[in-house]
Amino acid sequence: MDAYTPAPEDRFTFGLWTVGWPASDPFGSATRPPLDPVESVHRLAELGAYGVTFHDDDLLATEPDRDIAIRRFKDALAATGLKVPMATTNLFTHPVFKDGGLTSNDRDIRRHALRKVRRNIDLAAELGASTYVIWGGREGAESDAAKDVHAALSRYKEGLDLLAEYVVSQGYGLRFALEPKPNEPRGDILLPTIGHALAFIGELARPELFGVNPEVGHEQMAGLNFVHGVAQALWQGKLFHIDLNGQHGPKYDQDLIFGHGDLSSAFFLVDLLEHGGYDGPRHFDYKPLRTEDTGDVWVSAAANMRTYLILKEKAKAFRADPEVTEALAASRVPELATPTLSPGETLDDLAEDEFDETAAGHRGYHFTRLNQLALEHLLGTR
Ligand code: GLT
Ligand code: MN
Ligand code: MN
Repeated sequence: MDAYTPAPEDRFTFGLWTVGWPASDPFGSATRPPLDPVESVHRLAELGAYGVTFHDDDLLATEPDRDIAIRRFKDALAATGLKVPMATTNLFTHPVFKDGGLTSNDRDIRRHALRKVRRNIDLAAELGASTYVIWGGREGAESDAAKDVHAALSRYKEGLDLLAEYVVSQGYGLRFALEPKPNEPRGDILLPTIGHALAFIGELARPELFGVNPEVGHEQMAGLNFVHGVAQALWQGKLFHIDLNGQHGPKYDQDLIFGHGDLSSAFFLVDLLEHGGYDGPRHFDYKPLRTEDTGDVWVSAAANMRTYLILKEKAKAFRADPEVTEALAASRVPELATPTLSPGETLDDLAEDEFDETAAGHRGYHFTRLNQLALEHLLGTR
């Protein structure tokens, strides 16, 4: 036990599919035996997690009978006190979803997908979840001829509007979080970035019930700044949930342990989550490396939480450092919070002669010093 030992108050959660991933990939078969979800629940509770999340199909990893699987899962939750703050539906593994679920060209498959989601929404509500994630991994295409994107977005909206209506009619306290991803498994996935998802939400019948569940690696795969994307979601009141993991720039979706990819971005992300008004669970959506054995799986689960807590402490120290406060002021960072016009002023009040353009153009912002201070906090030299 040390300062970085997680406790349920830290609200760390894990997908059953993360620790339970048997590590099969497109080039090789599983390197680990299937994990019983009941064991995952117990292990995660022992490690200090707050909760678990799941796809309908995750519960069936080692027990094919749905009713028995659900009962065993509920018993494990009761025995450990672990919560289920979020649930989701698997609309990507079964061959029937190879062209998507809610946006498949095949109308019968879209109807089947809606049925599958509705059934798991009932279970999610029963287990007390407050967020329902929708990751449309198969909602996309490999060729532009194959998908009428205008129609696909209309069908996506139709499906989500129906599901939102269902949640309201049942009196479930659930909200939906759309998870963007640019590609993989499809060549191109609909709603590829946080920005696309936020814009799409504005077109839904009940936009207030929809937010985003951004994942670190998914934005970084597209070369985007994850911290900026999350900041915009927060600014729009739409950060309903978050998937934490690691990624090394634009390549396949690595799903590394949190902090094991772009560490500097992870530092600023924790700083934002801790000081930017996010109060949801800190959810890890990672894959234990394929090289690892079952024992290593639990080492990796613990590493996610420990890394987060270390970065949380570093971010706090960064914010409390008087030299950082001084450097932020010298860089004029706090000045950006001041409205550009004073109360009562209009554009007509912007007199040309009171501003020295040349002098302002020569003035430095001293961002280098500020960033070095952040780096030194991260590296532990301050
Ligand atoms: C899948 C995907 C994740 C999503 C999950 C939710 S499943 O593993 O890679 O990013 O969050 O459906
Ligand atoms: Mn991912
Ligand atoms: Mn995810």
